[in-house]
Amino acid sequence: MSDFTMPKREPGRVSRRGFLVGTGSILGLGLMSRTGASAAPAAAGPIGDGARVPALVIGTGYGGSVAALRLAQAGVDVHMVEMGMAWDTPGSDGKIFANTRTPDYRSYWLRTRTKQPLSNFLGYPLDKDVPRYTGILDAEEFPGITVYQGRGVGGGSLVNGGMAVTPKRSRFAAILPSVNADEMYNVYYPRANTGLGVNEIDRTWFDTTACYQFARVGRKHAQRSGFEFVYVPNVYDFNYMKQEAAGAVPKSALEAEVIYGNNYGKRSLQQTYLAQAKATGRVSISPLHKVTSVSPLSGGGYTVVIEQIDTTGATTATKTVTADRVFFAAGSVGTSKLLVKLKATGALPGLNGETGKGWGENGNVMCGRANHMWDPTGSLQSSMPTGGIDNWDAGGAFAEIAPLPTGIETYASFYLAITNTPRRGEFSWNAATGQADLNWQTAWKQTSIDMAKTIFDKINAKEGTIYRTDLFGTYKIWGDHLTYHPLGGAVLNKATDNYGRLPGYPGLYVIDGSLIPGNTSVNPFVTITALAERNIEKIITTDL
Ligand code: FAE
Repeated sequence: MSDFTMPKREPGRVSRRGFLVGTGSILGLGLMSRTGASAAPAAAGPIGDGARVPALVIGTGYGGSVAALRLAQAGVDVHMVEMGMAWDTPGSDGKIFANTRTPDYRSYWLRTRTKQPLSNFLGYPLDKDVPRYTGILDAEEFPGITVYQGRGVGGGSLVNGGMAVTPKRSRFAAILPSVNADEMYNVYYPRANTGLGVNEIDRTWFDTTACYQFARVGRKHAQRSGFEFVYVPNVYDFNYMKQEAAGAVPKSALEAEVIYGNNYGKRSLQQTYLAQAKATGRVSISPLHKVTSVSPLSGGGYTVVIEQIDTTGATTATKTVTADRVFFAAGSVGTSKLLVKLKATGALPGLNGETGKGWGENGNVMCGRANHMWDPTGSLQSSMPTGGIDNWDAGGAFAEIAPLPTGIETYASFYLAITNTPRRGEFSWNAATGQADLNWQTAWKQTSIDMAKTIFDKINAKEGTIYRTDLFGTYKIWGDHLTYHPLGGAVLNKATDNYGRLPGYPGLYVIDGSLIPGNTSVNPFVTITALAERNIEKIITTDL
């Protein structure tokens, strides 16, 4: 057994428990997330036109939050610009976030119809009309692929499944070849796991609780076919989940909350890095503000153009501010789109020829299996996955055993596979449309499907079961048209130097998932966080 356990923490650093107590978390976590409150002083209002800031961070996901916290701790005032909402105010139902089973105006970024990753069930399409609003999940459509991303203060941490996976060390050289693995596994992965509040499930509880029956069925089927089942850590507070199961606290994971936000229990960045960053008193955030341009200022620093938007997406103000340093943390797609535009339109013409290249979707492919009636997966399913099937070395696939929290017995096993596909796409600027294009083809997913089949064909043969064909359309087995894990586009040591500095532009940095060349072999946010910790430490000691 070689589970994806958390690497040991760095000696002398604050423990996870100490850290969470310090940020007001532990059991109060769920209630905190309701109000969005923390012990931190209130952040100043949105950035003003003409402002000058020492450090401006574009985006409030993993990379941006690490940068903001560490810069602030080093004494630098930071302003974070986030195109999504703050997600700190309840709607008319008293909840900040909508439920996965009942998407509403809060669920999608500027769409009039939902685009649910599982689009169909038993032959029925699930999508429905919703009012256009700056909702939490962006289903951004490119030819051949829909890229799902979180929008709001906390970025992807708001919507993701919380799976906090440190890749096996033997695979690290293929993930980030120019990075010292010893440093990552001794220092930065432990630091990231601590900062994120990663915890592991109590395995005795896993073995007995109704809400992980689906995962136990997945484990049984994997092991009967000779595959390795691995437990996966998570940032969802498993003690809170136990109390949900006991009926002692308001439910989130056990009430099907996940891709449109969790009202309780999940340690999103709002509860961890961002709470700590705000508590320094040096970090302020402008939600509903979108960076559209960054260009050098004669005499040093950068001019940053920002559009303020309302909840319909309409621009209500355009602001021009000045920053000594700018950190691109808009996520793989956001940063790649900005950089190819700035290079092509003459704002940052000196960006190198690697800009926009090396983009991948972490080989994501989804599928479901139909089980026999004697293998029910349970009507109560925790929305937080905590196990997977590892066939990476033999077949190029790691499959997360995912929930289908419909509230009824479906006899279905559902999986998100991460595969070792060699395919990479590229962003480029389209002057005619004024948009960044991504050259991706759905057919490129065939290698991923083949790798996923190394697991599921074998399990189906052993169990005498079949693939579900009703989840992604009619008679469609594979969810091969989407990804949750965009990576690359400004690859480390290619588009940037080995610490994310943009060559030729002192004071410009990339610090998010766009640095990682397309694949992490597991779910990516722990690696994004650890790499950001490594890079910001170097930047603070050498550049400031
Ligand atoms: P990210 O978190 O996307 O943050 C970028 C931020 O920048 C966003 O808040 C944007 O709104 C903002 N932004 C973009 N453009 C601009 C602009 N021009 N101006 C201002 N702001 C801007 O980036 N990963 C895991 O490891 N485990 C999981 O269980 C998992 N589950 C997932 C489930 C779903 C449904 C989704 C969508 C993703 C999941 N992921 C998971 C992926 C993970 O959330 C993602 O890799 C990270 O959030 C990426 O982190 P970044 O810091 O790169």
